[in-house]
Amino acid sequence: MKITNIKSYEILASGGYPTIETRVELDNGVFGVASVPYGASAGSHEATVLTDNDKSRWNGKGMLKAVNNINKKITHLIKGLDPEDQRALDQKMIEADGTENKAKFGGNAILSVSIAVANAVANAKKIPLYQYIIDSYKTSVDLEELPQPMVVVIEGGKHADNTTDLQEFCFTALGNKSVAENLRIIMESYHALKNVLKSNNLSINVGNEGAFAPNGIPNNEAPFNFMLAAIKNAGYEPGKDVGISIDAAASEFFKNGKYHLSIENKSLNSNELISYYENWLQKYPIVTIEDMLHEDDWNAWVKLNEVAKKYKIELIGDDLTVTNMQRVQKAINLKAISAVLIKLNQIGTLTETVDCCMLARKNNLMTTTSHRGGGETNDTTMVDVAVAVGSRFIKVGPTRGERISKYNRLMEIERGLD
Ligand code: 2PG
Ligand code: MG
Repeated sequence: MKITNIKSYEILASGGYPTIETRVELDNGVFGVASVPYGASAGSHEATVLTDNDKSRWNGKGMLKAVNNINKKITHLIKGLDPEDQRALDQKMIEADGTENKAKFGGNAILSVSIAVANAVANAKKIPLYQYIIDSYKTSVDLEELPQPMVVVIEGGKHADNTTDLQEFCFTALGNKSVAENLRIIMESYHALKNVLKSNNLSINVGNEGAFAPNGIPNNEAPFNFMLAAIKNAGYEPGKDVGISIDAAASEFFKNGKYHLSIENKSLNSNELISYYENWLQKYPIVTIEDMLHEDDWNAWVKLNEVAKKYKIELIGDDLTVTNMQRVQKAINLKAISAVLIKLNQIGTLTETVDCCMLARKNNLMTTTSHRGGGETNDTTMVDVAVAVGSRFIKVGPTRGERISKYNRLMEIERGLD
C-alpha cells in the first residue's frame, strides 16, 4: 500500500471552537479519517496545540496554521510512503518538526495524520483499529479484560464556574462485570445524583464534560457525600459496586508555592495539602486519585504516593507525566506514581502513545486512557488505543454526544461486532 493523498480541514470541537480533522487516502482507494481533541487544563509539558493567534477569526483560536502545515508540509513528507510502517512515519514527522514539543507543525497536526493513517490501514485490512494496533506494535494484550468506565459525574476547576476547586469526581467501575453492566450501574447512580443535588438546592447544570457542575457547592468534600448517597439511592453499594475517582488538576490552583482552595478560603503548602487529602483517603471508597499536586512538585508526589499505597489507592499522573516516556520514566525512578493517564494529544503520535503505555505496563503501572475537557470530537481512537494497550479504565464524561461516542464504541467492542 501507498499513501496517495492527505487533506486536513477545520471542524468544530465540543467547546464550540475549531479543531482539525484529517483524511488520508491510500492507493487502493481506501481512506482513514481522524480528528483530535485538546484540553482545558492542559499541562505545560504537553505537545503544542498550534492555534493561529489571528484575532480576526475564532478569537485567535483558529487552526489554519496546523491545517496548512499538514496540507503543505506533512503531505510532501509522507506521500508515497508505506502506511503500514506507522513507526517510521511517526518518526519522520517528529524529526521534520524538530522541536521538543512539536511546536513547529503542531502536535494537533501531527497526531491527526498519525491516527488517520492507522485508521486507513485498519480499514484497508478490514480489521478493527484496536486489532491493528495490537498486531503492529505487538502489545500482546488480553482481550478478555476490557477497560472499564471511569465516568466523570461532578466537575469543577477550569471545567465549570463557581464550583469545586478540584476538577473531577468520577464513578469508577468495580468488580468483574461487563462494561455494559458497569455502565448501567454507574449511569443509574449518575441519574440518582441529580436528585441528591436538587434536594441540596444545588444546580444540575453540566460542565465541559457533561458532568454536573453544582454552582455554589459549599466545599471540596461535599461531592463525596452526594455521590455516596446517589450510589445508595440507585440501589448499589459504594466500594463494592461503584468506587470513586478524583482528579484535582492541582496545577490550576497552585500559585507562588501554595495551593489555593478558593471555595474554602485556604492556602496550603504541599504537606498540608497531602494531610487534607489523607482525611478523604481514609473515609471514602476511593479507587484512584489524579494530579493531586502541581505538575513539577516531584518531592510531594513521592510522599503522596507512599500515603496512597497505605490505602491501596492508585495515584495517577496526568499533567505530571503528559504521556511522555521521559517524564513517566522519571516518575518510575522516583516512585512518584502508581498509574499513568494516557492522552494521545499530550504527546502527538500513535507510536509514542503506545510506547508510553508499554513502558508503564513493563513497570506495573496501570493506565487509564482519557478524553479531553477543552474540545472533544466524536473520534473514538482513544477507546481502541485503551483496548489495544490493556488500559484498566477509560475516563470520559457521562453525557453529550462526543462523550457517549466513547462508551458506545467500547460496548461495540465488547459485543464483538468490530
Ligand atoms: C484531565 C482532563 C480530562 P483537560 O485533566 O484529566 O478530564 O482535562 O482535558 O481539560 O486537561
Ligand atoms: Mg487530569
